[in-house]
Amino acid sequence: MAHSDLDQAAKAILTENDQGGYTIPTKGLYPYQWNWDSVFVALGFAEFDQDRAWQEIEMLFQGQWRDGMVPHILFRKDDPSYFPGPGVWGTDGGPIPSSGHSQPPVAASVVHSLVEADRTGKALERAKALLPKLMAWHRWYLAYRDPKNLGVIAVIHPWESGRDNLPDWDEALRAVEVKDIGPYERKDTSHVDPAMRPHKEDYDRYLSIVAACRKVGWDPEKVAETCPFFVADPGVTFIFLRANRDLLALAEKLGMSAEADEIRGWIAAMEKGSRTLWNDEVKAHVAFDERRGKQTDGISSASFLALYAGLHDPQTLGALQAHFDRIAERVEYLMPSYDPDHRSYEPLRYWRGPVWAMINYMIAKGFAEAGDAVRAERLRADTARLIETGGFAEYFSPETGAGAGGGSFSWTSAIWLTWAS
Ligand code: 9YW
Repeated sequence: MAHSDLDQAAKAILTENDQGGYTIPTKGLYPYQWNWDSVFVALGFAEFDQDRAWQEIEMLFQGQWRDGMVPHILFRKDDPSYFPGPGVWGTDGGPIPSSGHSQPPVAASVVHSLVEADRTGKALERAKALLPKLMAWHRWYLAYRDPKNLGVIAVIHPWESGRDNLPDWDEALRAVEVKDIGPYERKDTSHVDPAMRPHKEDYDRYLSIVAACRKVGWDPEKVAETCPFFVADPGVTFIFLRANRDLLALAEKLGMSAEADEIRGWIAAMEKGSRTLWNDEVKAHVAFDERRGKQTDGISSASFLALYAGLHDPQTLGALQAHFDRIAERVEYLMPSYDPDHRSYEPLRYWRGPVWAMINYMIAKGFAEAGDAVRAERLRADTARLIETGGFAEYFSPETGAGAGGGSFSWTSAIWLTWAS
């Protein structure tokens, strides 16, 4: 397909997945509003309708909980094609039925991008209205996902990381006792090939974590204390650190000096804290299981997000460039979600190997900002080739380029429009 045809196809997918102000990731498989999907989608809309881009984020924040949390899914209407729906979550923290935990906080960064690219003259006003909500969400992350002030952000569920069946969660997940779940019927495996989805043993534990948090009423303090899963995630940590830098830029632009000072403190603490995720044996940042005090030993695509987080020191940059080149020798398309030299790598199983367009977008931004335009461009070109051959798929095989998972996917379309094309 010619580039202009792909542009049209990408816009058509966003328009078709639009539910009237918010966008679902794809029909069938994911029929609700997902947090970070929506935020990336805003970047796509911004290419042809900036007002609609803002609306996407504003509608996401309509679901913000009283404690500041912005949920990972907003169940604006009941749809039996998805499991687990609102009844399983049993939450009542916000104005819209929702899941009980969050997702990677990319919103402040995208709001900043929308302000920078504004053609409407209304961006600063809209950013100003969102700023207190973003502050409340970021304070929530620090209070309840870093209660010990380590300077790193933990996830209480693999779903909160946005990278569900990542090998980094395997050991911590295996330690979760399967209980309080009863019989259930998955829906994901009837929409897409089960060989590409998480295993039943994983799902039992995903639901057991939900049951444990439901038991404490999703009270964030109790969740942080008692949740059987609590793992510091380099993905959420680096996305959050980056989001804080962008939030600071917004606060400065809006003349909000008290907020700016507060954010500077967060950034300093996280720059320091991020070092606890550095694994000197594998020479990259990895996950850290806070319950068992144990680091993981694999490099994931999130390890490369250190640059996106602004950690450009020579040790980090050099190590990531070396890993990049090694992995480029092993697979045809970058960046696999897990190291192809690791025993847990699986090229088509979701977050255990496949390439995801929006992760490539963030990694490339980091390389470009660290002064490495060549590797940044390699990621863009690979993402474009993947979409040209595999379509607007949910994710892609790093080996064959085949599109996999759900089709007509919103964030893949958005990333095409904003960056890869
Ligand atoms: C789930 C919607 C979501 C993404 C996640 C991805 C998957 C499934 O799909 O999660 O049930 O939450 O892992 O990152 O937001 O596209």
